[in-house]
Amino acid sequence: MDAALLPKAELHVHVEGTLEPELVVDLARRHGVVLPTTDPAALRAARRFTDLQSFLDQYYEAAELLRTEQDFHDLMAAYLVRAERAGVRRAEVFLDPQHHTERGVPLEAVFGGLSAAAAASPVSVDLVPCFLRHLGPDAALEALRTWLPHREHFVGVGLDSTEVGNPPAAYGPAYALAAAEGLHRTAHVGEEGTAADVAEALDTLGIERLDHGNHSLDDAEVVARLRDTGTPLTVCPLSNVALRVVDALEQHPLPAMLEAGLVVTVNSDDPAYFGGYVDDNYRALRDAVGLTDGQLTALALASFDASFAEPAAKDAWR
Ligand code: ES4
Ligand code: ZN
Repeated sequence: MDAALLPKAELHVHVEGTLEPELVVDLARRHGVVLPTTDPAALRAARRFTDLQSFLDQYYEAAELLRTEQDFHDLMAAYLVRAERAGVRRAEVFLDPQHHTERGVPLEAVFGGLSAAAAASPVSVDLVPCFLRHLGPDAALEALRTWLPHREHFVGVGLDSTEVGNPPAAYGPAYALAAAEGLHRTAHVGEEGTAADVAEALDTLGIERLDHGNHSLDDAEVVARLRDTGTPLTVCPLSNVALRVVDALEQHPLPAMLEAGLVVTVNSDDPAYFGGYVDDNYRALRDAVGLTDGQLTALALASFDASFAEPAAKDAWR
């Protein structure tokens, strides 16, 4: 058995980041949008990045092809077929509702399409809408208020998009409302941002998990806080290479994170853009970083522990 295919939870995947070039072509045809090329291979080859922002620009542009409930359904259905093949039993899936509602797509179409596909899959799925940093903290609080009438469709909130220049503390009020509503809380911090940003997020957001968190390692005090609180990091190795957060897989800090006693999980982030799904990330850690099958097995088990699911459900997945 390939340890990369062991039962696992995927805790850091953006549904818009699972939009494969083949579906881009299909959606463009559906909506009468003219693309520079309709060759999926050419579209795939153009998915090359120099940093987070260069990726986000392409990601938001492609996501504008998502317009109807059917589109969101088809996106999630395709991801879940691939995730099931990767051994995913549980997926906590990020989405960027603000990017869709600001284009006039109703929340009913976004949540309805994603939830319908999730309900039809053998994978256990919950949705985690994220606040878009580039739209600012007031928009985040307002967005959460518009999401709450759709509360049955999601279990938590996240924070994503452009990290540099958008520090976490300003999102405290949105996170406080999320906590008051009984929602789980996670945030992208320390991907391009610093260990000080991670400390600020821990101080002000009440987060239960940390997405990426790579730069935590730059400050021993921040590492100690994460270790002592058992705050899981959702790490995304192929993403980190594609966005140049790390120079090469061989230099990925995941072994150092384990060495420091941190709780770590392995995830794909935006698999249609970064060259692999979650099983590919596990494989990359084995082949390029030298993790043993025993270490991969421990990481897969840790992913269930770090999940927002109820403890009884976790036992059934392992
Ligand atoms: C993202 Cl890799 C990453 N970082 C921040 N925001 C994002 N949204 C989608 N992928
Ligand atoms: Zn992410």
